[in-house]
Amino acid sequence: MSTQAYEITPKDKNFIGWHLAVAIIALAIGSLFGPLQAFEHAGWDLYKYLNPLIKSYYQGLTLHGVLNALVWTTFFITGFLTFTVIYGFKRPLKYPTLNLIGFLLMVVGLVLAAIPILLNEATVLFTFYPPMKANWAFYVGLTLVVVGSWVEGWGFFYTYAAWRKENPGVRTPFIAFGSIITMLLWQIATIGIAVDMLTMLIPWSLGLLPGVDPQLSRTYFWFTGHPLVYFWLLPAYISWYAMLPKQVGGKMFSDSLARFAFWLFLILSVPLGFHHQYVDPGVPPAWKFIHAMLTFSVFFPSMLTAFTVVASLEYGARQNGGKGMFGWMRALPWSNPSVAAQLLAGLLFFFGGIGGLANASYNVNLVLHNTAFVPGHFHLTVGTGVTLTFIGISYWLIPYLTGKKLWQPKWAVAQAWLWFVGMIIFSNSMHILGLLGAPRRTPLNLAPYIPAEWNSRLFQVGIGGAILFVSGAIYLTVVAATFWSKQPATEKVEVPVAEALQDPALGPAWLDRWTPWVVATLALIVLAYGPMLFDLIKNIALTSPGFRVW
Ligand code: HAS
Ligand code: CU
Repeated sequence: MSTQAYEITPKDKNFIGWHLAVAIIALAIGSLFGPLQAFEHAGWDLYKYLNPLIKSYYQGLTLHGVLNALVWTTFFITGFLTFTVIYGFKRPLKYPTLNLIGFLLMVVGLVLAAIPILLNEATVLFTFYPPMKANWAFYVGLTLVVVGSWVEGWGFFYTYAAWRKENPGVRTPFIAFGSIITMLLWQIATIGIAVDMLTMLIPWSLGLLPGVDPQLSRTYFWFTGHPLVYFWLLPAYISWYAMLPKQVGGKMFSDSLARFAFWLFLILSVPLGFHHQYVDPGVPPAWKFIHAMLTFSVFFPSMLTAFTVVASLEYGARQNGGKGMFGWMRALPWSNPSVAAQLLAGLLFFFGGIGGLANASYNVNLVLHNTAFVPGHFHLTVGTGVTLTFIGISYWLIPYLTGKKLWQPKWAVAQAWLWFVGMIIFSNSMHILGLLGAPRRTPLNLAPYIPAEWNSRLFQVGIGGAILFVSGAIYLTVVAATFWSKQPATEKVEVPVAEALQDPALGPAWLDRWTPWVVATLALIVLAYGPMLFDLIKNIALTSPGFRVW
């Protein structure tokens, strides 16, 4: 991969910056409610002071889930991928207006969805399972966010085609390659939610349908909802594979293995959504078994990632004089906040991934499902592996986009460590609470009786939440102070793109061919979902009325 520098135009920097701005504002507001939930578990119910602004724990939980899991991620990712596409291909977007339209659609959708949530008309959590019924604007708004992200993705595809025309026979540069796969995965994955919204939820919320089919809707939802987690993860993997190694003074351990892992994610991300529906009576056990097996398969590209990324890090650390079986880790540049945040994110993600294996095991899932174990799992994955990595990326990307020096890098390093420590305390206690039977999505403080052995763990949830709150506040301070600082960067920010140990042009050519992989992806989806969806659609029963349970 050519790692020569390329200058992004101020206009494009601005465009990317707007994505980050919306993302970070969403994170700021959404994260405010995280600690409130944690405090509620510990017995300190601050929600009662927020009334009538925020009516309930559930309204806060909806804001937290939608803003953090859906908005922060989608806006950060579309912004970051705009960067990796332009910088990777070393050319501007082919149709910048198309990408601008996509972004504006996302913003309009966000505003439309936010209004009913804030008015307590859409307290349905980020999974919005029917027959809970939200105001129509919530569904239309989220649909526009997804459609906007599609349009931005089409802009990337056109840019790729234009680059290909100018560079026939050249290997697709890795960061751009990973970005295109991520967006392709997203376009395929969101078909489920698009069909759900357009054929059921939107007409139903507008009163055009008498009822809804909850089983079919849940199936559509998880068709998208599972690969959604890889849409969040893959941009972090682009950074771990190809950028973090450069930041630690090393090289990409294997360009070919990285590409292979991305192809496996494309193929294996969608056809396993039933691992979220092990307890659904409408799905026969044989399908649950098939999806469980496929879930164990998608574990593989992440293990591949763990080994190759750590190998790249070790290579870099040894170049810098690192020694010993584990001692080399001390030679990593821990004082660089971008590096520290991403290393700590990776460390916790490892444990989140192992917990995923527990979730995926059918019998164990029967014990864990709908318990606090699940939020314990996803705060290590999306809440740390992904979010802390994006924070780490922003520590070089924001100075790069603004031309300002990062405000107080030492504070930024402290922020990453606080996140790490706070999340260990929080998620460890959530996992244990889950094993002890504590339910998820429940204001436990209001329960008339809870088992005594939960108490100390619930208290730790509150402590973890408090530390995370401080970490989040420091992050916002660093970002705001950098943005508004009058201090221009003393030296130009270098974009970290690592060279591969072996010239990518020598890698196998089949790793740069699209048709076989895309055909395999679609075929596996048809096999794993086709018969079940056919059955559910054939027997569709739009009989359930909508409920407002809040
Ligand atoms: Fe999951 C539920 C299974 C990964 C997110 N998951 C959820 C939910 C979310 C979520 C949000 O099978 C809840 C949804 C809801 O609200 O109901 N998950 C898995 C499995 C994996 C997995 C098998 N999940 C993720 C990722 C997520 C995510 C990634 C977000 C980004 N998950 C499940 C199941 C459920 C579930 C069930 C349903 C539970 C239920 O009953 O409701 C695997 O793909 C994980 C593979 C990961 C690894 C780790 C590799 C480690 C690496 C780190 C390298 C280290 C570095 C640092 C770079 C094998 C790559 C080095 C540092 C040095 C200092 C050297
Ligand atoms: Cu899943």
